[in-house]
Amino acid sequence: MQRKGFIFDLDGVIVDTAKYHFLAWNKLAKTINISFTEEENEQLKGVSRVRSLEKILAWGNTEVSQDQFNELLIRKNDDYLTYIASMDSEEILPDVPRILNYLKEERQPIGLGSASKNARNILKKVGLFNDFHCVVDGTNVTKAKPDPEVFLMAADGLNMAAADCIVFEDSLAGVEAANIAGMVSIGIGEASVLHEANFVFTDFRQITNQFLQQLIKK
Ligand code: B16
Ligand code: MG
Repeated sequence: MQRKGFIFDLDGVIVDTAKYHFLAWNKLAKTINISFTEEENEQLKGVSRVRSLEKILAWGNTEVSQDQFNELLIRKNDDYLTYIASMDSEEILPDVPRILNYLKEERQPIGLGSASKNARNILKKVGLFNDFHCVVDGTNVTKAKPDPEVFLMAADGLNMAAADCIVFEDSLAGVEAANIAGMVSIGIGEASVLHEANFVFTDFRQITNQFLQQLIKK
């Protein structure tokens, strides 16, 4: 039987939590007098919590002490947790369940590779946690995307060689991480942003079972 490791990013691929991250960062930025646009939020996709705050402070030309920095991180996550508290399966992005079910029927290893420290919590909320054979998230990694660590750990957890893994990603940093890991990268989003991916689809509705079968047989 042919097998490939299918590794999914979480935010922007399985669920659209980017809008909740934006709300929480925006609220926080206002308290320190930094204005912050949706375009700037695009640059935070796939980026760790710490790195995101560093970027926002740089945009606002603002410096804070280490204690204040840590306190801001806690406040942002508290607000984010409030926004995601009522998330349920309704928030799974279109056709993600069909793709996961097809891969399960085909007995393919399925992994998660996310920068988020809230990934396990979110997967449980939307009822998908048990679909993943291996979950690697922000609590497991030491290096942020585009470093390939998160995807290499997921491949390891699935017992698959990196060259036999396929990554679904919505951020450029994530696509770069998959490419550096030597995996097949599939961008979910706009081709103009995700131009370095091996394939790009607007969303999972454009990905046919036949296409998945071709990936499995490669
Ligand atoms: P947390 P992904 C990333 O998740 C998000 O895209 C990014 O906006 C967020 O800052 C990061 O997780 C950290 O999230 O604050 O929950 O630890 O796209 O890698 O699944
Ligand atoms: Mg993402």
